[in-house]
Amino acid sequence: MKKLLLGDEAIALGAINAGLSGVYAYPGTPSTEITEYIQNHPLAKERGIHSRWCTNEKTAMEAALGMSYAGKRALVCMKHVGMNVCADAFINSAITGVKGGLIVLAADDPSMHSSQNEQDSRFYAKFALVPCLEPSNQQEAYDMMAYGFDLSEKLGEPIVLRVVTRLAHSRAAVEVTEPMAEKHLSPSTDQWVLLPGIARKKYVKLIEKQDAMKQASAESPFNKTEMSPVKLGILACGIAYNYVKESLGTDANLVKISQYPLPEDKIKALAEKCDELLVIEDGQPVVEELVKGILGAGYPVKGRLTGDLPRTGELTPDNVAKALGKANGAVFVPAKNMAARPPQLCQGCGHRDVYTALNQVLADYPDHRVFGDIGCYTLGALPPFQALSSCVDMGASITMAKGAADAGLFPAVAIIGDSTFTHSGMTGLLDAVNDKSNITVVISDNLTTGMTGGQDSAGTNKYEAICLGLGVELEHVRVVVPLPKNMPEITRVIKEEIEYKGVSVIIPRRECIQTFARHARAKKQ
Ligand SMILES: Cc1ncc(C[n+]2csc(CCOP(=O)(O)OP(=O)(O)O)c2C)c(N)n1
Repeated sequence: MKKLLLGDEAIALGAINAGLSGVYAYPGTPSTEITEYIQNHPLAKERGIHSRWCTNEKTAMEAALGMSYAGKRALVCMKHVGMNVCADAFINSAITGVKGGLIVLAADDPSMHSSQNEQDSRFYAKFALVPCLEPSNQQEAYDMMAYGFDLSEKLGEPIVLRVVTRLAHSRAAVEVTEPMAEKHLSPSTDQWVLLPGIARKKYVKLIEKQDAMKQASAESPFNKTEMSPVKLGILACGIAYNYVKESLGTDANLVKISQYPLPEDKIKALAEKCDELLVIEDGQPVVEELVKGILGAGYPVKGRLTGDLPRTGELTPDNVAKALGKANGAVFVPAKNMAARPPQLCQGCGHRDVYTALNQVLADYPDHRVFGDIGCYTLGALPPFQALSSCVDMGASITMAKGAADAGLFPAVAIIGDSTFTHSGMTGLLDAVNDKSNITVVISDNLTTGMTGGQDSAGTNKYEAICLGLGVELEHVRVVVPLPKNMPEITRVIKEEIEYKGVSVIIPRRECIQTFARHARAKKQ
């Protein structure tokens, strides 16, 4: 049976039909739809497949590892920067090894459509010394789930599955297979205890598995060679394969790469028949650098590092065609005189009232800085508010405000969303409490994870208790309702807490107007 599926949906359905027992994830574009699809799928509901959102990517990775330890198949999903958050658990899972199949799905975002950087998750697979799968289309994304779980169980290692935004968020017809049964509970009898004496032995085992991983890549159905008489050889990685085929049709002389470690023999064989190689890969020049090592300094290898493809940003049919020496066909040029429309907070959003109040109070403190965080409220950096001085990574608002306060800056204000606070703000707040730092923290609570489409927020109804538990004093945990009519009260509370020489937390709380409207519609039906 064929189904029209987003790349993300193909991954989700591929996982369910491959006998998945649990998906563990924290939302992040372009990966969010995978978990949402599993949450809503009838078979996943019937089987009771775990699909509730996790507090962050690290808790997700660890829970999935626990499910794998128990012998069942688990999937972890995140956007690329989530790999930084779960890196400790992920890298170490390669040392412990896995029992039930474990796939770590990293959705990369070249061109930073909705991200703070464009790091390439293939580096993480290489860093952890585990295989990486990189589908070139939605069908492969689907097929790679059953294949990946099998490979993971065979090698006893986690497998990284790397997709990019264009694949995650575009649709194609996918041939769907019958669902397999879940694995039975069969906990590992091995000790996954990374004490140095045990870890050293396990690390040697991981190194010993590298040949089997290379062999798997050499035999992979997803890596293949296509030959033609031309002298330019192409290495087409993941989605790049489509752009190459669009430009060259059957005239390509290439190795399609969709499984790592690199299929070295295929690459060497291609290089022998050609005068030079062009590496076409979305993201960073991972393969380009590796291939230079494989072929030696004398062999000409072109790609992003040589300027044949742009050094930054995603691949497009146009920039690939150009690198292949083909005339640029239909090039998309935005219409002239189009007004720029930067993103804005929704009209009626509570974050607006928070910034209106903050700006009003902080006007009296010329040396103030507001350290921001990631979420809808980051838009407070743009006009009309222009309230933020920083936004670096999830949770950094509180800790940066603390560091600046330690340096003597006053007032040092942090603004963080409810989901971001539980994701990685809580630990920083504890540091601030322990150091009695002079900071004012605003947890702008809209009762949801708004930025990524309104997923449940892990700490809803628990924020005051968390702050008190972390040691913030009762009289300095203040709750307000961000509405224009409450402006005198909100500004008074902000002023009082800025003047308090210690840690204070203000929680403006009002439901996101998008989820509010959605809930109201659902009630009517
Ligand atoms: C490490 C990491 N994981 C996930 C994301 C995607 N992301 C950006 S902001 C955000 C949460 C926003 O929710 P919240 O803090 O409640 O603020 P809101 O958008 O609701 O205002 C998420 C999941 C990210 N940027 N970085």
